[in-house]
Amino acid sequence: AQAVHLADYAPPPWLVDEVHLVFRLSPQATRVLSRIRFRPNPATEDRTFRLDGDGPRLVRCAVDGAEAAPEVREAGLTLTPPDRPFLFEAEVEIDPEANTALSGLYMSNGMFCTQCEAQGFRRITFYPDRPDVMAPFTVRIESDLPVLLSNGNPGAAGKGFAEWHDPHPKPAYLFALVAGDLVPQRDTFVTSDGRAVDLAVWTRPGPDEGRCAFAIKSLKTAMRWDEAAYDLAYDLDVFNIVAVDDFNMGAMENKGLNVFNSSVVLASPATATDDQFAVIEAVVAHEYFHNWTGNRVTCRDWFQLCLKEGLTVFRDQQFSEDVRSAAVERIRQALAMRGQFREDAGPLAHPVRPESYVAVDNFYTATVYEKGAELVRMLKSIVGDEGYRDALRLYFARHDGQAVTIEDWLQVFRDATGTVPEHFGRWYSQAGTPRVTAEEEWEPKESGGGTYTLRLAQETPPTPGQPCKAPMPIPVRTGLLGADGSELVEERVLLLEEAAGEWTFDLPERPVPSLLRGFSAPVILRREADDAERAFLLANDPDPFARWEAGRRLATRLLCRMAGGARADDALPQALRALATDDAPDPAFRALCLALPSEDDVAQALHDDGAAPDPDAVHAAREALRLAVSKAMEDVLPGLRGAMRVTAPYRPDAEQSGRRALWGAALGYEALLDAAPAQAAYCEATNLTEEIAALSALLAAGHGAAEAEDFRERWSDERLVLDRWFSLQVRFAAPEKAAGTAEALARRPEFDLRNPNRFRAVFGALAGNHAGFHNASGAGYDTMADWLLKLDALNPQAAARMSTTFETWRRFDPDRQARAGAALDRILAAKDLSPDLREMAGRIRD
Ligand code: HT7
Ligand code: ZN
Repeated sequence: AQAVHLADYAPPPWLVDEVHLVFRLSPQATRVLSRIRFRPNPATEDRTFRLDGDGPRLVRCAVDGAEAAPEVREAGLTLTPPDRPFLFEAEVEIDPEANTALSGLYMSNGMFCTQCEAQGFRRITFYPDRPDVMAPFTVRIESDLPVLLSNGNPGAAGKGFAEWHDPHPKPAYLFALVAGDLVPQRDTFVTSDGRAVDLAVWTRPGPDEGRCAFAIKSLKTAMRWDEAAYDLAYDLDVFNIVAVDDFNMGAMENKGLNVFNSSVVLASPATATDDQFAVIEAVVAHEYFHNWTGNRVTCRDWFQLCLKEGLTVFRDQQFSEDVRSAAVERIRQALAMRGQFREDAGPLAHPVRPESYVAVDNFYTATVYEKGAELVRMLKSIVGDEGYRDALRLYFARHDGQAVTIEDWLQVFRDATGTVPEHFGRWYSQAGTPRVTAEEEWEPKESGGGTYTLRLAQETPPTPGQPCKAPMPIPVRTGLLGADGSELVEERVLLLEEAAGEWTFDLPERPVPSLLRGFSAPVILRREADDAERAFLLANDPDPFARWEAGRRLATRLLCRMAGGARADDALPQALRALATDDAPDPAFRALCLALPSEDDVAQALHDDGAAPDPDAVHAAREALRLAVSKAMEDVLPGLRGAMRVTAPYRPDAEQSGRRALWGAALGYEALLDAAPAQAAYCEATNLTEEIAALSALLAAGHGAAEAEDFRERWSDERLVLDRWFSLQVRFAAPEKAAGTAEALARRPEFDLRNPNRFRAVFGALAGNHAGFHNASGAGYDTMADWLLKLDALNPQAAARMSTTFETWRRFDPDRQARAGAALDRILAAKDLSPDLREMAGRIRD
């Protein structure tokens, strides 16, 4: 497979005015009849006529009603077109049942379902499958199945058929079709301008029917929020969501017909945890927000993916901050960004707007999504709230119905505000996480107080293909604290525009700086600070993110020392004890502070310090610190647990879930000293959050075998809950047993290689068991490679995505590197390897 380059972009020679599709559905031989009105693109002289096609068998084809004989090759169809607008007609046959890649038209539990982003439409029929070709679609579905859905508004329907018309021009990647035995949960939303929209979430008949209420409620909240926050209203008569069990990602924003992985739409207190409810709320909102940021204004080409994904993630973050706790949400977002830092630090580092790809599906990454969102946040912080509002208003006014670029996006900010630094664009083109070093100087004055100088300097390490980086504008939100914790000056955003900058302040006393408040830029801050200062900030910083971050650094530094043989000291356990028993902060915030950095975080910190982390030593250090924290809090844990126990009827809101999170954290620490409370909690649990918290507490403390077996038996008919059982088995397996446990689970009859959720439950958990995956025996690497190869034969996209589990392999000692390298070589040498997995394994191995 050939790489595609941003620099080679050329406009489409032919534009599409209208698409008419007929689907005659049949599991093994679906016929797709297309009528497409093409016209020459006045913006280009090129008149080459080539349609993408990946698999459809051409039955017949006509141009302006006359039979045509195009040339059909593996990647598409070409013919000599007339030099004027014309009607292209084709009939093709496809086999949805054989489609295990879950891209194009496929079957899941007897239901027909499509996934067209990024390039799935070409697996359905021949078409210019690129996002800058937009057209209105009319679709007729012929089938005996009771429910036949597509994009847009419903048209005529009768026995064995249904028609749909989507008046909004859209690229083919937003096309969708679903057909099956489905039942709706319905509701209505009235837009701010008084139009009634019929809402429905469709599931298979049975228990899933009763698990849609939260998704519908979230959808209505999101629709109202988008009207209030962005003045954006919905634009069709219906909005449908369908829950599908077999799906490669979370969900898909197809116009008027969102398709969701069941795991991010179906929920009841008994079958979903608080965290899952929060994810459902965010994903429903995210997909809905795409209706404007992605669908009405789309991307010119796939290099501009961050244009829709970064902006839409930012919008869903704003939504979650508004409907939940802003501080807690920001910490969660920062945690997600640590995953992006890992990507930026390894062989898969790439710019937010990449410059080339082989398989575009490999670029749905944390960099495009999470860092892309951080760039929007920084722009907002640079131009201010009003500037941002004006810029977004101009963006929609200027580009509605268009397919645009990052240049267009930045131009809107310049035109609306005039204040965006010219070199902000580097954030989109340069990979890597900038390191910002802070140095201070304090010059006392005889009259009292003194002058405080803060010097910031930035440097971005080399990444694959980009050895040198230029400075980028970095907003550093800064507070200066007095010894009593008060703010000595009003908080400011210091904009570090060049390689270095300096700021001075006249102050009554030498301050403790609180830098990068609210995680104001996606950078790694480097500053010499001792544990006492970190403990001070953990106890006193008024900014919740900076406070949490201080605790995090305190814990990470301690764990690094412990991995090198030091003993746990008492500073962190005592600081956590003080925080746990301080009733002032939100319980959710306290729960986040009580969670120690992961083993992967510690390994990354050691690597940043120039050391090769020893996964066993890191594991032992973290276990020892957990025990030390438990002992330091032994006398307060039962009281904390009791105080946080929720007895009111279950609600998945921020308040109750925060309390349950702190309850679970206390239970987890307590279980290390005494298993009885967690055993009792497991038996008494009234919802899945409590049940999983208790079971996890037991398994993490080396108990819980009987409870785990009980859990499996009770939930054997619930696919999504059983995924949790698969995952817990591997996550909490002893390091030397993790690979064997994953292997044994993958051989059980309930394991289904065609279901990406189940694969992720087992092998995502294997990667998450840090000391297990990186076990010195190499069994973790070998098992992962074996199963990636098995998966690749069915579902290349999913296999390529899971191969990122290898991305940190260069961090470790030569023996481990040799074993991981051999596993990667084995993947690369496999016969019939997909281009998707070849690209990923190759980039990781290089
Ligand atoms: N825009 C959607 C991305 C997506 C996707 C991409 C590749 C392969 C399968 C996929 N399913 C969904 C989801 C989103 O970001 O909103
Ligand atoms: Zn998205």
